[in-house]
Amino acid sequence: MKKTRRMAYSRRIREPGFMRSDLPGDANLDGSVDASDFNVWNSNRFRPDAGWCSGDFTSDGAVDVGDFNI
Ligand SMILES: [Ca+2]
Repeated sequence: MKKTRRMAYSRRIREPGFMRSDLPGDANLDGSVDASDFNVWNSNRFRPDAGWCSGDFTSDGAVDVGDFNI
């Protein structure tokens, strides 16, 4: 199962302009959700102009508690 997710990740990041993971919370796009992803979210929390790789997992343009709860 994990290998399948990583394969999906690898396929998606090759598509131009598409920088997000199939795995909710995977900010650094490494195929797992761990302390590194929390650190990304924590470093960018309350940032208003964010994207997936900054911790905006809900795609509302801000890094907030909604993203933390993912
Ligand atoms: Ca990750």
